[in-house]
Amino acid sequence: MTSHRPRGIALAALSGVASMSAGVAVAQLVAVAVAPASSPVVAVGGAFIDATPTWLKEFAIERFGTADKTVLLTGIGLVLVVAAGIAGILARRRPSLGAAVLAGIGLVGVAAAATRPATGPAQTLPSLAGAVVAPAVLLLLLHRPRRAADAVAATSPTGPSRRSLLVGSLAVTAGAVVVGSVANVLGSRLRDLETTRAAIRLPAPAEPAAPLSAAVDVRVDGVTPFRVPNADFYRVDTALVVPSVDVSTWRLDIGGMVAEPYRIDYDELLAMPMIERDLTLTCVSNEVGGPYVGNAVWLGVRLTDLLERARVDRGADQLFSTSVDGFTASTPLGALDGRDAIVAVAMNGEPLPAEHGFPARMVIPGLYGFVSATKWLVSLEATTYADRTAYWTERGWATDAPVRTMARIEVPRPLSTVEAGMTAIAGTAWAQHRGIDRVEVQIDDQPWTAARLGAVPSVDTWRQWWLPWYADPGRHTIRVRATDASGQTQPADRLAPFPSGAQGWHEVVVIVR
Ligand SMILES: Nc1nc2c(c(=O)[nH]1)N[C@H]1C(S)=C(S)[C@@H](COP(=O)(O)O)O[C@H]1N2
Ligand SMILES: [Mo]
Repeated sequence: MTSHRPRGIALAALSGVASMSAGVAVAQLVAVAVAPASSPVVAVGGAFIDATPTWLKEFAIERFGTADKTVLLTGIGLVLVVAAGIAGILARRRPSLGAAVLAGIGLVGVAAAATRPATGPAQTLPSLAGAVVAPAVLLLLLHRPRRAADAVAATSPTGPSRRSLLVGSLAVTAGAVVVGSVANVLGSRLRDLETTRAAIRLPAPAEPAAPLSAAVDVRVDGVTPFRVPNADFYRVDTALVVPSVDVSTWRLDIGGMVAEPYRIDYDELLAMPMIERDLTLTCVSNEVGGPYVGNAVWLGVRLTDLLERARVDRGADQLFSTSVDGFTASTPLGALDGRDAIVAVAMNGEPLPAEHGFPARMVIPGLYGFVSATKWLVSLEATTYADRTAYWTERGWATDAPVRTMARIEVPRPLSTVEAGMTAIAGTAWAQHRGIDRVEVQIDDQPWTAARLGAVPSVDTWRQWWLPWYADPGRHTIRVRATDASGQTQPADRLAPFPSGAQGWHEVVVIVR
């Protein structure tokens, strides 16, 4: 036993957390100079996402939806705070041990950054800086020389007084908040694509989209608009920070099993003949009745125009596309059968929003997004399934993934209370590239009734539907099923999204008063 009182545990933990926050703040500042994705928190989060088993990822998407990334970042933050607190407590007796723990945490960031896909040695610099700064600050805090004024509160013959440790820790934390905020502001300034996007002049389409009939809209309040505004469009991807691509240096490589590989820049892409199409995108992770589906009008270059110029070998069966963030998708070359598969540069009349793949992404009607819709596209490679395996295929998802026929009830909302009397049941249905021919609704155990269908510009979009309903008081179950234009009615038996898309009839229960 030593004669002096040990410093309070809470204060010790605070000193650890303060030192950690200094390390993180400095790392964030360095990451501004290197790349947003090189921030240790983002690198660790990204590595975590890629290493997450499919069942857990499914659970996270289902449970937290688009907030899954916030949940992950908060989790990482909590783990950091706890680990740093422990480092501070350990440092109470052995400063070098506490410092070593902080350095170790920094090295986890270095390891994560070094193994990220879009990596170069520079990506590890932010984590390295943090791994040096955090332990150094801790040692400085603990070794602050005693001043005479602190003598009354002094607790340790070698360390600082309680008061100076408290003041020092709070000062360091405040400094970290300032540096972190500066890093944030600088980062978002640099990353601000809005100026660039606003300056882009989109070319006129050589083949404009068919004018939308007013009848695409069934005019029932609460139904998703036929074209979902960009700000409301669902977003699904593995990117923890939205990649910010500089169009002036962006290039698209077309290569692999081709006679003439080539590379084009953004202006060359914009100079190619553009087509404009309404296409509905769906995520394979969408549950029956789920939100991961949307329609937009896209402007872009035909994928086949890009590939024909390179002249793809007969032996190739897969188009392997790569994103700037390392995500990859595999598309069967056989799916490029004349359908309107495009490399899109614009969505609903605007250059692609950063979240949806600026400056260029793929959109192919009829296939789920994970095998067709690579955002922040940088490379198209003709290859074989034997040679290359894409991101989600490595994780057990299907390789060939046509969209399943699906109908969704949007009005009334599940478990809502509806006024008795005349009302409407309405929603959307989709079977991209086959088209929706019929939607039927069943209330409780009554016979199935055909719903009225909205107009569609092509078989590649979803279709709104509605049915007038005279609602009697009580509890009612509403069920829906769609039939595609090939005559196939969607099966009743439920399948989970993994590995090739959810199946089953959407059902909602409502209370009529
Ligand atoms: N770079 C990149 N592109 C991607 C993904 C991704 O994780 N990374 N996810 C795909 C999946 S699973 C879907 S469903 C669509 C979603 O496109 P959206 O976010 O624009 O709706 O993007 C696809 N393109
Ligand atoms: Mo997806």
